[in-house]
Amino acid sequence: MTERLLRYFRDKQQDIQSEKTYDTQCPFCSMQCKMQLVEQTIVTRKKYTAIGIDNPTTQGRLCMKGMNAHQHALNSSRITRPLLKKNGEFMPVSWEEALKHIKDQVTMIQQEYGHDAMAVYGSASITNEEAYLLGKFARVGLQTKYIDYNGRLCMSAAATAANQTFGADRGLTNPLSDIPHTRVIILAGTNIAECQPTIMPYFEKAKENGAYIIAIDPRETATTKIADLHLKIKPGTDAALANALVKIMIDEQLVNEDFIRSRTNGFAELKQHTDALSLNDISEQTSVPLAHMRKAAVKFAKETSGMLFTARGIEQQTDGTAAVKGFLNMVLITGKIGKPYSGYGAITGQGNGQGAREHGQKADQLPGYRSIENEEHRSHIAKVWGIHQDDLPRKGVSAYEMMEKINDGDIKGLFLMCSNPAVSSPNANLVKKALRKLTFFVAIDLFISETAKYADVILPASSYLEDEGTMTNVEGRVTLREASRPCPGEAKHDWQIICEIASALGKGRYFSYTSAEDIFNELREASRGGIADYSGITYDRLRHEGGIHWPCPEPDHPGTERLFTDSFAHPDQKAALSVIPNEPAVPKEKPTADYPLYLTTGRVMSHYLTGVQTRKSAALTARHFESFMEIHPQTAASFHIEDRVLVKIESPRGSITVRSKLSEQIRKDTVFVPIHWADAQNVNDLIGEALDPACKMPGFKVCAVRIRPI
Ligand SMILES: Nc1nc2c(c(=O)[nH]1)N[C@H]1C(S)=C(S)[C@@H](COP(=O)(O)OP(=O)(O)OC[C@H]3O[C@@H](n4cnc5c(=O)[nH]c(N)nc54)[C@H](O)[C@@H]3O)O[C@H]1N2
Ligand SMILES: Nc1nc2c(c(=O)[nH]1)N[C@H]1C(S)=C(S)[C@@H](COP(=O)(O)OP(=O)(O)OC[C@H]3O[C@@H](n4cnc5c(=O)[nH]c(N)nc54)[C@H](O)[C@@H]3O)O[C@H]1N2
Ligand code: SF4
Ligand SMILES: [Mo]
Repeated sequence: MTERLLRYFRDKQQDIQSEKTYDTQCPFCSMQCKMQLVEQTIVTRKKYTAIGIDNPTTQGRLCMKGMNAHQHALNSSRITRPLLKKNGEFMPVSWEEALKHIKDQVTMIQQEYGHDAMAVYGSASITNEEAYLLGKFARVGLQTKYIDYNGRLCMSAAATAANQTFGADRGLTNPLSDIPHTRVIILAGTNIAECQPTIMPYFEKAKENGAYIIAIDPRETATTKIADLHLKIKPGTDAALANALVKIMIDEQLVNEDFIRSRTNGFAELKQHTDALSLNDISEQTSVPLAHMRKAAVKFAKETSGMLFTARGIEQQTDGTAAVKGFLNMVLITGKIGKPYSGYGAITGQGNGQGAREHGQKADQLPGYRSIENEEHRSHIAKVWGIHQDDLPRKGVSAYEMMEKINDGDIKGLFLMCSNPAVSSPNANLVKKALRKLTFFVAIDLFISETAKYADVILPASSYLEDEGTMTNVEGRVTLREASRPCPGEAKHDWQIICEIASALGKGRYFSYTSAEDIFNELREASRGGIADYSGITYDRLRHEGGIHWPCPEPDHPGTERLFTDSFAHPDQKAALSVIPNEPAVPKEKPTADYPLYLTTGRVMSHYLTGVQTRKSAALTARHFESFMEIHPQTAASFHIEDRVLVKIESPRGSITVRSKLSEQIRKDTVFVPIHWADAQNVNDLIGEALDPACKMPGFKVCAVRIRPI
């Protein structure tokens, strides 16, 4: 370094008058990277820098979203006081006034229309404590059966498939540290390089060690670049592809007969089913060449170890559950699970996508992954909650179905915590219409999101920098995120807000917690003996051990890194093989003369979900400030569309306007639009309302569209 540069840096150092550090965890994806926010005061200006902190999952790595997350948390557009809509305008009011208004409206609605006229819509971006409490609030505070959450749009197909196949659902059956040592990897509909960037070194190391990587995606992405074989599949046909791979393994006697006999049920039916299938038909249906299918099947079956990863590309389909089960057939018939370096992972989406799906935000679920329709489970939870079992509501309906019930007038009031369904729900135009019809709507958020605009009351919540609690990461590892900064203005933690509303409604005795840890200790009891058993985990242990994998049933239990080593979680301890149809039970839209192209949707690295948070960050917005449509140059030419021009995309549901981005990386019959923008660029104005009958996942990844330049 030159003398001049050195002097410059020394002067800069001297400008720093004080420095504070805040240890935290990234609020975005399921990697839950640990980090430190450094606040430096330079003369009168504050400068913030985020740096990674070592931890067992990501070893101190951060991606661009983590590095810039503080930009939304510290943004001046944060709401810091309760807002009440008066004559169409939001006015700041006191908490007392907001809570009294909530009490009056909820009481009025429930007296007139019954308890189930109120609904709750939760999130997998809140802590375990808050997810647990929101479920309790719906069932005990409001006594409504209507609660569901944004995880329905995210992890529900993988969760249902794992529950049906293994009897338990934890995203990864193995620790990430197995990946570098496995011999073959299948990445089915996952773009980890952009969506969980800090996971990549595990896969890069595997490749260095000689692993063969197979990616399945209609597009070439930063993830498919690491693959040895890329199956550029026709959107929505993954279930058929899985059948073909299974058929090849069976036909060529590449299966593990011992494992099939001792650890699974249903092989005879599966074989009978695949015997009747034609590989040529499937090759035509999926557009994957036969030779590529064979290469993938033989490689996966023959190697001594192998791992399968799925994500939303195959799951966000109206046959998402079936597609995942189809791929799990492959893992089971080759015996590649329950041992080191072999296993399955549904790459979790949101920061607490794992934990928030275990503790009772789902319409049919009670804490600890219990079922709300099971009498023993009801009895256990009623005891922990101090209520009579008969007072526990029964199961409600899924996230999008709640929107339909609002539209039909069955649900009159809504509490929304930490989600933006006017942008993230399928058939978003119906959702917006429904939200307008609500008699009373409370949104709890950091900002006035596109959905919160429809609310009668917006309550200011705390961000990841301010709120303490546990999050369960991609590995099923429970981690503790400590609070680091005070809440801005009058904002409160989500758990405090739930308790105050419950108290206003006269249910305070069930919600008298003094801290997040207090709630966690009740969650431990509620989860005791359940599938997702957290009872042996304490804040103290999390502080000292840096995270614990569930199940952890005793205070001296080390946690469970690897699942299914000796048995699966079904009563007979075996895994269930499934017969999967090539064509979905609910037909998917296919291109027609009117709507000649497939549309698929997904993410870019620099933005997160509906973009409410990342669009506040100058650094992230600089990477992508508007939406786009990825399209093959030949397809673009046939529609007279040039590069970087505005294009109208229409489906039978609606239309959006985005900029074209010509790219040879996408199939010629498909266009791709990311999900991070709202209003005229909200891709969900195009997506249909059909749901997977098994798990109620929307078909976010396929619809038919037409396009034209503007
Ligand atoms: N940068 C960033 N990271 C994120 C998020 C974010 O918004 N931004 N969100 C987080 C959340 S909540 C989630 S759920 C995850 C999502 O993580 P992913 O599921 O990996 O992300 P997506 O981009 O939705 O979809 C993955 C891939 O599926 C492909 N695909 C589309 N249709 C099909 C199909 O029919 N078959 C197959 N095989 N593939 C298909 C797409 O081309 C895409 O490359 O990411 C998490 N991480
Ligand atoms: N077409 C299409 N649609 C999709 C998908 C797709 O791939 N394609 N993916 C789906 C998936 S996987 C998901 S996960 C959903 C997610 O969709 P949403 O749930 O709508 O996701 P976010 O954009 O994260 O919305 C979070 C909201 O909560 C606020 N918030 C952030 N932190 C906090 C907090 O601590 N407390 C409170 N109270 N509020 C907070 C944010 O400001 C924001 O308004 O979208 C789904 N929609
Ligand atoms: S977005 Fe995900 S990978 Fe990136 S820093 Fe945050 S938690 Fe880590
Ligand atoms: Mo998600």
